Amino acid sequence: MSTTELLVMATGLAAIAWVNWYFFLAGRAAAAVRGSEVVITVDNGYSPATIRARAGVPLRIVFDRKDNSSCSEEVVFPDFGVRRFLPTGEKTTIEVTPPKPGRYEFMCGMAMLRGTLIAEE
Ligand SMILES: [Cu+2]
Repeated sequence: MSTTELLVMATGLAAIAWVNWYFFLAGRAAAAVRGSEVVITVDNGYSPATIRARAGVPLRIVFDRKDNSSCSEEVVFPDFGVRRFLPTGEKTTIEVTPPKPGRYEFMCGMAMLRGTLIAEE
């Protein structure tokens, strides 16, 4: 293997290591802010559809609705007794506090679009 090939390989490996490190740190940063606020884009589905939170800590969920589908116009959190209309082109904030660790489903008014709030210790 020539010196050039070695250099190219070393550079490639360094780039891969950097990307992994970057996303590892980014993941940790996301974990650090959890428990305060999360933005969910509503566009014929929820993105992200799975969100994580801390049990016992109030979480602000900001629904940013983009689509005009009647399916998306309402979001329901049955465990929290929340049913909220989401105007298209607007951000609607819902605050919930998961009482204990577990999975809390949320969905559209007809239970077709679905998402999960996972509360951790
Ligand atoms: Cu629906």
